[in-house]
Amino acid sequence: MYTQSFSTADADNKPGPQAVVAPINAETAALMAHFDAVIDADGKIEPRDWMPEAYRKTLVRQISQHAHSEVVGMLPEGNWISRAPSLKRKAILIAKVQDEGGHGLYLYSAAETLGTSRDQMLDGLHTGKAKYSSIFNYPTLNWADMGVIGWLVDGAAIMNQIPLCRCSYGPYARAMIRVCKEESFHQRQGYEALLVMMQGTAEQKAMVQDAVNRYWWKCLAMFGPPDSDSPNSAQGMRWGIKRISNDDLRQKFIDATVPQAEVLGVTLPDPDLKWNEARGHHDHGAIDWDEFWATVNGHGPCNKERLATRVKAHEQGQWVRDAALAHARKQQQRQQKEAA
Ligand code: FAQ
Repeated sequence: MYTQSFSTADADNKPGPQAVVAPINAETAALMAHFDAVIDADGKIEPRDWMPEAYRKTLVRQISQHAHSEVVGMLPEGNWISRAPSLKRKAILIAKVQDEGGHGLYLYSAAETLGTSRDQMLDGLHTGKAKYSSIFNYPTLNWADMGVIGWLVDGAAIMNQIPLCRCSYGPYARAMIRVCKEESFHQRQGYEALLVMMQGTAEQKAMVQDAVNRYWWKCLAMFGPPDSDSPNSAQGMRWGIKRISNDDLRQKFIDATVPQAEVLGVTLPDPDLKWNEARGHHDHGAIDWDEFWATVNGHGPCNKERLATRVKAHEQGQWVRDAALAHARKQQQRQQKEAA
């Protein structure tokens, strides 16, 4: 349903903010000029390359937030593994949740290439200092929520992530290629689960509509604040980290989703949602940004529960990390002995 073809040409050929504040000496100026030239030529920056500190910091922020989102995103769906309605749905859901864990691992690894450590990133998450996607702070109340998370949450995630496959930082871009392929399967399985429910009883259809009603607006907010209120966008676009703006991605998601909702037979809960012939896009109603910011800042319906569950899982996994380290040490000692 979503493919690389969603990644359109970059919005900007306009001059943006310059890549660094003030080069301090000739050597730094030369390094900076080289960095700018690579960015301007749409090349890739690799871990061994010099990069401005602000570029490094921006990437660590975004990639670690992304990794945290994948890992916290396992929790609402994990709650439904034991309640899946059939063996087939259970197997699919287990595979999906496992994939999200894998995405977190690729992304933590990509962030580590920038000089931050896994422990530092996890500490930020577990102490509530780091952000993760707002969407995972809402409850999953019925089985249709699993389908809607696949269809809409993964759908929004793919829309946002396909352009990241062309991000200027090599390890992030390469990780995103595999992530997007897996997210595409996630989106399809969610849509298929909903198609089946929509052919079922009136109660099943009502469950799907209820889940769509609760998740639609939250999914639109996943793309981040409006461009006019997005402090990181201009610099992110200049550096080729972000390729398409928050509002443009949100619009693409809405335009792609409306016909899918029609096929499914559900109503998207926005009375102002209608095709605008002149714009060639759908107009939509106002998003509740106060509610979004409250959720981002820790006051959503499930923030405390999600964080507590994540911290508990981390603590309960300590013995696994200890065992893996002990095994690695043993192997290293054995290899040293054999080499001696
Ligand atoms: N939630 O200036 P901008 C998934 C924050 S993965 C929470 O526009 P930026 C897979 C933002 O961090 C979903 N916070 O920022 C899955 C910034 O705060 P800061 C995650 C948000 O970075 C599916 C501030 O607002 N995907 O779903 C949100 O240029 C199903 C100002 O915003 C990614 O992370 C939000 N929704 O653009 C798993 C993709 N939006 O750091 C399980 C990579 C904004 O200055 C089940 N990330 N904020 O304190 C991105 O593309 C970007 O970081 C954006 C935000 C677009 C999210």
